[in-house]
Amino acid sequence: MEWIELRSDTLTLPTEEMRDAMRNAEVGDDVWGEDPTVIRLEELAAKKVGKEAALFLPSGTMGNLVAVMTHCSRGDEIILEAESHIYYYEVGGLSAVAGAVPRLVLGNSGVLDPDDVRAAIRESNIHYAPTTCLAIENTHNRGGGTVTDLTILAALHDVAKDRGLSIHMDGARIFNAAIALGVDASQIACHVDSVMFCLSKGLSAPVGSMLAGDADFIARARKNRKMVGGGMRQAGVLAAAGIVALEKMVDRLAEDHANARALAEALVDVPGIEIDLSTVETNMVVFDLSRLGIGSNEFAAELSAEGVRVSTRPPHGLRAVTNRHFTADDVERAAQAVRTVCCRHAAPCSGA
Ligand code: TLP
Repeated sequence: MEWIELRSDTLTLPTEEMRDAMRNAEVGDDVWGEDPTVIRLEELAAKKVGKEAALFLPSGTMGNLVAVMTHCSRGDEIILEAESHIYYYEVGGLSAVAGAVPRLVLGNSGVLDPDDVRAAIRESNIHYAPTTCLAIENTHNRGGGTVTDLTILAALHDVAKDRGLSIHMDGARIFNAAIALGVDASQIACHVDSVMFCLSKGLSAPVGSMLAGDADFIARARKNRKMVGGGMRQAGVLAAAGIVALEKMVDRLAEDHANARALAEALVDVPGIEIDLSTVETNMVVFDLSRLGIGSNEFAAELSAEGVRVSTRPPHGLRAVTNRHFTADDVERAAQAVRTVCCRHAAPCSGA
């Protein structure tokens, strides 16, 4: 059976051009600062988001961890959205490794309200962990790929700077946010001190993420990356694919957004599932099965038997992430598979 793969955009495979670039990459020892391809990728990445410097890391998780380690001293409090990836999906590294104390603020589908952030920043007091950092996620994964727009970003920036906080952005999918807003990624990143973004999601590189910021921050982050074992040697083989990702794969993300929208619209009236169309801003469709009386894992297994793979958000959520292997021609097949499974569990039902 030919699978329709919607579990994540992390499942995208490298392009032929990436494989050629990897094969032919000029390399050296990057811990010695001698890999020309890594240097080229780091310069390109910094330019793409309008920062002085950038650092190549094996994963987004390490990029966020190194950012927290570099912004915060042990025992500092960091404000995060309550469902943020750093808090929810990164194995507690922000506390276990970086020693930071998370202060959670619930956003609106992942988008933080600047007034709520202001209220969460602690006054200086003998009893309190000092609040020193704000983390923003754009696009927001658990929010459903939602975008924090430039007005809110500017307000979050002002709130944080007013109180002397540094700001980090988990911009794993910053280019999806940029396309949705119709702006350059640098217009998003200018509101934060550091930004992490991934090459290995919709951009299809096999491995790798970037952390960008000012030159002093990146120099300190480089040392922290080494501490957590992220100093790679002839990493130019990987960086070569990253360069192709940044040069060739950004603009096509718009197709993933159009396909996510089409999929959401095809599913919105299916009996038993709920989709908030207003959250479908980029390449994700999150839907809820509460009314169907079936759990996420069971539904995903049945859907997989129909040839469509999605990721689960137990107990009742599912997530479909469009990516370059999912074309406009696949939308109806995927929607029909979801209808088939729904109709097995919802009565009365038509259209299966
Ligand atoms: N997200 C993955 C899973 O971890 C959930 C996915 O399939 O979406 N920030 C954000 C916003 C992310 O979505 C992810 C990966 C990361 C950071 C971590 O990146 P990696 O997987 O490279 O460590």
